[in-house]
Amino acid sequence: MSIVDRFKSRIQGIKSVVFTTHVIPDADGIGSEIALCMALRKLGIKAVCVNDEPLPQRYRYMDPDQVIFGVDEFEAQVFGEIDLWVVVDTNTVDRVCPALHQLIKKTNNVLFVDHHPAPHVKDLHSHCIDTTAAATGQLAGEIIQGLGLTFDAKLALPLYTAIIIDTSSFRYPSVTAKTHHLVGDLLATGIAPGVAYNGIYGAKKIEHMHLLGTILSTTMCTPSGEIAWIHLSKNLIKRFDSDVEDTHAFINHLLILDNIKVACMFRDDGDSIKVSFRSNGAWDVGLLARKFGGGGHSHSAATVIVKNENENVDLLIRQTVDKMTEYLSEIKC
Ligand SMILES: [Mn+2]
Repeated sequence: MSIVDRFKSRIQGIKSVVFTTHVIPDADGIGSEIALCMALRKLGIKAVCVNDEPLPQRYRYMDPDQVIFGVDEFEAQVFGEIDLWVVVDTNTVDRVCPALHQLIKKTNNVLFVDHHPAPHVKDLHSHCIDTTAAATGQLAGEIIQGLGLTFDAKLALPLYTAIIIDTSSFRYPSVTAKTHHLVGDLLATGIAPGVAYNGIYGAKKIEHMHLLGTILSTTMCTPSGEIAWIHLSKNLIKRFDSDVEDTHAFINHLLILDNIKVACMFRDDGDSIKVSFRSNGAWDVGLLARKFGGGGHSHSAATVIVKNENENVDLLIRQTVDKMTEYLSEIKC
């Protein structure tokens, strides 16, 4: 059964759907849930999105109909019976806002729409998971077309944004002709690429620029130049009055280095360090992240390293880079 047919069969006879995505939602999760939610509304299904927090100001351009609610604003009793939960851009309820777990359990009917590897999903055949999709937004767009709906600008802008963010503006090997064909259909609605691009990468405060400059000026790399990394701390983000979620794209700047194979960003969150990996396509950072207990795509992956109190973070980073060099030589052979 195709993914579109699977989606159709899962919404068959369904009257009400609530969408959600992973905690600290990114533009792929947000764009995908908005577009799918509005598509189901067009089909006469009652639909809404509920996230761990209200939609940040900078993403509001994607949601003119205000279909997204923060969990604290959502009144389940007013919405009424929920027939189906659709979880986008992740394939485990563990990554969904804990405050929603009880409601999800009560409905006992979950559909994942995702493009991440899903080793823990037992009934894969009943979900819409396509690990070859460049973004969940691409998958969501294909599903919407498969439902027989035509894109309009309101559907197209969140999907286009989702695809831009997850491909870091079409630079990863996950981008295929299929991605661009879909993007062609999205742009044909008349949306302006600049609106999506500036929505995500523009509209920054001067402090953001100063933080980026500070971080990039401390970029380190291995002698071969194949691994480069930056180190971001929560204190620094606070000092520059910036937002953690808004620092995700910092790592992409490293991918323009000559010889680069893997870019890393170490974000010190206090009791743990989030390590993000990006690859220009030569090496599979999904495999690398799994070696460190994390996961993700071949071009974009992450893990979390638990940090002890008073731990020397610079030393920890050095040790991690050494381990990476070791792992990568194994992966290469
Ligand atoms: Mn995604």
